[in-house]
Amino acid sequence: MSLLTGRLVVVTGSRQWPVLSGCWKHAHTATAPSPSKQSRDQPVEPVIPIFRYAPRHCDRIALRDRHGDYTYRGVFLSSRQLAAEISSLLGGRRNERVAFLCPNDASYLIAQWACWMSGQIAVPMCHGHPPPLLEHYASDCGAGLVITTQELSPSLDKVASRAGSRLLVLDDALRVLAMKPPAPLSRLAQLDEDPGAAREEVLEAGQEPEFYSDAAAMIVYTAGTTGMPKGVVLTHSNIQAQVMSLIQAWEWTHKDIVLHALPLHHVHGVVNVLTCPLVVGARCVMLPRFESSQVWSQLLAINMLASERVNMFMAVPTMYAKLIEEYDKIFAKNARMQEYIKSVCSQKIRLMVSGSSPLPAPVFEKWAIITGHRLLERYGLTETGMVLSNPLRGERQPGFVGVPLPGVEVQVVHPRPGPAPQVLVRGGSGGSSVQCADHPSGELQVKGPGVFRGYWNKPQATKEQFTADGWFKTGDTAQYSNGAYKILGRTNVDIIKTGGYSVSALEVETHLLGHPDIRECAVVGLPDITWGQKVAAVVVAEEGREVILSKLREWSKARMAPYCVPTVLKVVDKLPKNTMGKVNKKDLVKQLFPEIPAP
Ligand code: MLC
Ligand code: AMP
Repeated sequence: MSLLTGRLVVVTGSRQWPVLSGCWKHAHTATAPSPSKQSRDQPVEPVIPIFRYAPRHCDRIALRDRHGDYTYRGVFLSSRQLAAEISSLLGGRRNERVAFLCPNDASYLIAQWACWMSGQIAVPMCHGHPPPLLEHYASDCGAGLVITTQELSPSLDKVASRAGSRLLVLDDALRVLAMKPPAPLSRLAQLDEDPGAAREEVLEAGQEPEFYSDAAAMIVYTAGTTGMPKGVVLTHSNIQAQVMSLIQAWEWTHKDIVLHALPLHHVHGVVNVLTCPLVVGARCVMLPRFESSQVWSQLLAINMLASERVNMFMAVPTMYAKLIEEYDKIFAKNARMQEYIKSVCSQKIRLMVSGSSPLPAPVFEKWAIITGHRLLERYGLTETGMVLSNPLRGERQPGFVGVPLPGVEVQVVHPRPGPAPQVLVRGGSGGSSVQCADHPSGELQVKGPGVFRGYWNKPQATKEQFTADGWFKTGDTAQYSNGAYKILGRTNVDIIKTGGYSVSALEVETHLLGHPDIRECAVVGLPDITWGQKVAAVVVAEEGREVILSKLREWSKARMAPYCVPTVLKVVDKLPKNTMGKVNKKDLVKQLFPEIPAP
């Protein structure tokens, strides 16, 4: 049952906005912090939680989803209403974890802002995940409250009760309340002509300003090398630094309209594509899920007004590969259409970005032929936000991920015997310099205001991820050449990147060992042009039992995230092991998958 039903006042037709008063001056008079000025050694900029930018852009459209358009003011007010409900359910406490499961639409944004307004830590969950995994998130973070929508509530009842959390089911009216009022009330046309005309309404919400300077904003779960996913704690200050850095580097403005087809439980979708636009007053067009045909129709926007077209797109390489497949299927034989696509994409879209996993050169080249866009590849992690980016203007080299983003410092280090590793390269947004040319590559390490605070409740894991002098160890091998960085791969084979998601081979193995017909197993990543890597399981079956891929996948889907489910299966009599009794995964791949070319 919805706890909000009956509490919302929806005035349709001639909607009345409450006139609010208050001393919320800092939010709309504050100047956005300049990322280039932010560094650990300089005075800290005031931290402004993201929702406090909304009143600057009141009647502009913040979000378009499958239901319609939402104004900044609408999202702000609905979030504030939900924030009051959350505070009341949590007895006025702050810094509680609120896990939420929403579809990719405005309800996600409202839930997230409401968490922040009420001083809680937002823990986004993914609707494709099976109940045991959702339960892991909710109980690991000790969620005081789980929020969902009516549409998704059936899968969450048990999850919340098992995790010992209260469940709040949102009434759809809360989302509808945030929608753009009917035409006569809309001042959008006027604002589009003169954005300066936006009257900064005094909309008040949230905690006292000081609260946000140090508070945690989000916990994002990510695959670790061992065990179940770990919670990455990002503060409001981290998010601010990450967002300001991208706004500066990619020159976001209120005129931008970005197409969002990413999941909303990872930083790519949450920070880069949803939050950046909402700080500058731009618009986010959110699809319910990635579907090649839907993305193409948005990119081409046949029948759409020029002012309504998307002009930015950000995706993982798998999405570009799938878009190319769709293009080949539909347009390969139609030369006029091909010409049209290239001209629309190159003239109407100002930026297309790829990231989250390596962009294969053939995808880069083919995309350039189809759309005229040389994809801007950037590199980042959940723990750090975005770190390296090719230039907005200037040469984008395929296979390279560019240079440090504003506010980010990096170093490439080579392990050497003794306490101090060898620093090979040091870099920042001002430039990079080679410190030692003895080795071509080493581990990439990161510092900066965007770097996370730690893993939730895992001090030891947090400690291990940083050097003694505070550098975050990415686990990626990097090389600096031709004035840019290149990612050569991960130092640990047990993290697989598939479809842009990180998958822990050990986590999948732990699940598979729970299968009644599997005695032993090893999980490896196999290179694949579409998926980056595919999750492959090598298993030894129990005596007299048979393991079949289709049945194993079905069994796995009830226990793991869909992208962790193996898509390749090899059944062997025994796993080849070294003298220490361990499986050497690189050798295993060479031995069992000889068709795979050596890296
Ligand atoms: C799905 N399938 C896979 C697969 N995932 N096969 C192989 N490998 C995988 N990883 C199969 C399914 O089993 C199904 O087959 C078919 O593909 C369609 O499934 P789907 O679930 O509909 O897939 P789809 O929606 O097409 O998923 C593809 C995708 C998704 C690209 C949309 O993977 C995605 O959203 N990726 C984005 C991940 C992301 O945001 N990462 C950012 C992390 S943050 P069948 O036979 O069962 O029908 C980070 C930091 C940074 O990395 O730098 O950004
Ligand atoms: P996640 O663990 O999901 O936060 O993903 C972070 C990892 O994604 C990094 O450690 C890299 O291995 C990988 N990654 C992100 N962007 C890129 C890129 N452009 N090229 C290569 N790897 C990338």
